[in-house]
Amino acid sequence: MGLAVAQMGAVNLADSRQAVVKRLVEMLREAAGRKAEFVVFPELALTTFFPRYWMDDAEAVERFFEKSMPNADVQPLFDTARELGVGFYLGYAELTPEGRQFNSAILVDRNARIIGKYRKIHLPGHSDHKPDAPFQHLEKKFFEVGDLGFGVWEMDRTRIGMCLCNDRRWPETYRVMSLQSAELIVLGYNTPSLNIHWDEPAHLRTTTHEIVLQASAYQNAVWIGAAAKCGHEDGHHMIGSSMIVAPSGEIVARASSEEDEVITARIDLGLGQAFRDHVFNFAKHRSPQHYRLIVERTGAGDPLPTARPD
Ligand code: CDT
Repeated sequence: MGLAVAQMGAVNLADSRQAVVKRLVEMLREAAGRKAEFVVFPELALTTFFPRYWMDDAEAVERFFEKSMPNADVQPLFDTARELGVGFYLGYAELTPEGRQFNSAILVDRNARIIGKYRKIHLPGHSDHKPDAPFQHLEKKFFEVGDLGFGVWEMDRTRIGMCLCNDRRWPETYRVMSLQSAELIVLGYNTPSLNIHWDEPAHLRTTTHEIVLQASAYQNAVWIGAAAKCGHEDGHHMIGSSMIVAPSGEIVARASSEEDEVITARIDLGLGQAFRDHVFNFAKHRSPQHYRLIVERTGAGDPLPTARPD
């Protein structure tokens, strides 16, 4: 399969949806020119990373949420995808007809039909105003926890799963999808290089991003395509390092800039099968009777009585 990851440089507050979609269309064309059949775009790809700004929900909805998909602004991306016969993943802020707000991603097939939707489950940040912080991270204010679970869809005989940004740090995300025989997991992210919650060294933001993608690809025998929105958005820096990771845990393609940049790889889905047949033959080696705490507990608690020696 020809896989492309289309990293985006900054989207500033002043940038219109039309200008952003034009950039996406250009990258879609570049990816198709490099024989990609599927393109991964970032999380909240159509706007700046607006959860960094304190505002009321009505203003956020008005400025930053999509009321339908595709809508007139995004239609050129769908039209180009159909013309080129390329599928894609796209993250955006979703307002439902009932007025619910989600951080969502869609899976669009090579005929430009939406065949899957994911709503972000692991929402980082906070919901209160932090006036002393250099910026906000208001995902818990602007979005509900996703209600669709971690789905896997078959597209051109490839099983594709989706998640978004902070989800990539949680092992449960990948395991739920690999238990549905996902072969490729795609995700977009906006990761500020400064963590407002503690003084995490800036370099760790990239190191932990690499670690989770490489370990998760290997432990779940899946390919991963991860697309950043990065660079300085109105002065707020976010990490790049978009990448394609093999089921071996190896990085096979990696962005070198913090600008719009398309990276591609021909991915061999058989490689995942080799790992699934051997070290990660789930049916043969997993022991879910010993994993019950994963679904019974949310936070860490005391050791189980059975864990103590007689
Ligand atoms: N967008 C997103 O989920 N970003 C988070 C930042 C967490 S710091 C509050 C991430 O995990 O990259």
